[in-house]
Amino acid sequence: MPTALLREMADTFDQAIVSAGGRPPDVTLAKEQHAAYSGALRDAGYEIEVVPTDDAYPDCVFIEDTAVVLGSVVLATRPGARERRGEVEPVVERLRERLPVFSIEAPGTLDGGDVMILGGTVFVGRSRRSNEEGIAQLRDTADSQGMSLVTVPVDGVLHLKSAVLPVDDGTVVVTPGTVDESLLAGLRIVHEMPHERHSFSALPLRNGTLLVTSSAPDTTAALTRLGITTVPIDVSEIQAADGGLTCMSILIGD
Ligand code: CIR
Repeated sequence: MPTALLREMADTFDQAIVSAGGRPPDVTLAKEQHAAYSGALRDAGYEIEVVPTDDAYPDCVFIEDTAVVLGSVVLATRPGARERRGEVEPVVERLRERLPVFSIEAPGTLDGGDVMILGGTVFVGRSRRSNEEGIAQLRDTADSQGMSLVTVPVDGVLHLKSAVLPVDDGTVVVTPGTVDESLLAGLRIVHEMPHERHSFSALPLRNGTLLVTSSAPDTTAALTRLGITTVPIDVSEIQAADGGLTCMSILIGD
């Protein structure tokens, strides 16, 4: 059965890393929103598995950043934020029960939020968190799985998937001005509406629906007009900590 691996939110989530000008999230509301997210994944047909939290890692709910499932293997990351590196092992321990695990080695850094897999192509953001060495190691793993890799320099946002959101294998939503769109050649691009800048996030689910943030209704309406079925969810407190909808799960067997 397809599984969504989630990580319980830390009681210290209000100390999560927040970009300049941001506000700390409200932990109580964030936990409610995380529970709703888990429920939406369950409703879409995923079995939910939860890795216990660790209050020493305020950002650990953002489990996506710690490991990437690539074809039939897992790549354990080495997060660009030093203070997040201890989040990796408890997650990888779970994944090791299912799939062979390879690891990004120093001096490479890679955050799962920079990795977007569409069909047989891996798009990777070169960002403040993911460096050339990490990307080279990701390329080796992608090669081993018969997948191609496209590097996308990311500017002004945290991760690739802060600005380029997968809708389906051929469609993405892009925040204008954040990436060179010629690198996304062949994909149908929908632009995030200017008045909803940095509000849209999405996670394609196995039942064919698209989980979307309720904070970007006009961008969502553009997708609906293309025939995409969307399921809006309020994750304001997750967004306060620079997270989106992909970042709180690792989908396996999808
Ligand atoms: C961080 O700065 O690392 C966290 N506050 C946010 C990480 C979000 N991760 C993701 O979207 N994949």
